[in-house]
Amino acid sequence: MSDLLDCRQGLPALPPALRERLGDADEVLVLTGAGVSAESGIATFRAALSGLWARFDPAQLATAEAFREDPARVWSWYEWRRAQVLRAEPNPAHRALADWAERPGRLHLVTQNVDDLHERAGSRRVIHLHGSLHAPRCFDCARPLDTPPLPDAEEQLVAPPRCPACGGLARPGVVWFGESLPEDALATAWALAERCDLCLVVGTSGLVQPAASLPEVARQQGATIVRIDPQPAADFSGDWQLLGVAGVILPALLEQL
Ligand code: BV8
Ligand code: ZN
Repeated sequence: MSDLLDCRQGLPALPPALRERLGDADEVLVLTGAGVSAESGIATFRAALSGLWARFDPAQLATAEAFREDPARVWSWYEWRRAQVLRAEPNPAHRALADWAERPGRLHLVTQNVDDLHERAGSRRVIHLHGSLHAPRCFDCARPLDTPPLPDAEEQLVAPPRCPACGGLARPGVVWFGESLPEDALATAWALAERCDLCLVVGTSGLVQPAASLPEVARQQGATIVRIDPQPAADFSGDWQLLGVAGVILPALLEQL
């Protein structure tokens, strides 16, 4: 049974056992989700879509089928998200993780996010399990393509550009549902889960596989599992749940270490 620490009024003094585990850890795996970018104004994945995409479920739009059916709607959704990310700034959670990585011990950052806010906060070697908004490629021949200029209107249906090599449509460089994850990224993340002694799970609802299985892989080989999220997870099988926002908890955690 995991311990819940209410951090909605800020991080209290850490229980000695937790402080010790955090302090002694020398191989730390951090898994982040949309929640770590929420304080940068990026809507989480579960947040209902608005405007041109209001009547769509994100998990439906994020598929090759949806793209084949209506390439402009899906392409425009990703260009709209890319515009949001380009306008956004890393928040204290992103920066705390970048600072933590500079400390003694090894910290590995694995993210489900397709934004580049971890990198813009100074994190290096970020493992993106679900791709990136900034790496379009050809839907047919997979050739990497340049990112086009953003549509001038906020919400505008634009057709994806064409591939200069085969004339195919450009698609966003993200992993869609039903598509396999990048092999090397997944293999590296799995190996890290199998050898870390501390796994921090930050801002993810843990619903999407195989990413959601990483903390369990870590737990089964004896790692301490700490979850940071304002919403408690009923089925959490780890050690501690720090209830609150990552932008407050992570910098405060670093202070106490
Ligand atoms: C695959 C890129 C092999 C695109 C994404 C086993 C069982 C069941 C289903 C499956 C299974 N294996 C595979 C599946 C199918 C599927 C899946 O898991 N479906 C789910 C929905 C049941 N998985 C796949 O299809 C994967 N591929 O398995 O390939 C294969 C191939 C062929 C056939 C079969 C298998 C591919 C999955 C990747 C999909 N792409 N993203 C895009 O972004 O558009 S997933 C996308 O959704 C994100 O990357 C992320 O992974 C997920 C969203 O989850 P979160 O990031 O957790 O965000 P969410 O909004 O849910 O939660 C936010 C959390 O933050 C909340 O808890 C909230 O409380 C918290 N929060 C809010 N504010 C803050 C905060 N926390 C801290 N601070 C705050 N301030
Ligand atoms: Zn092509």
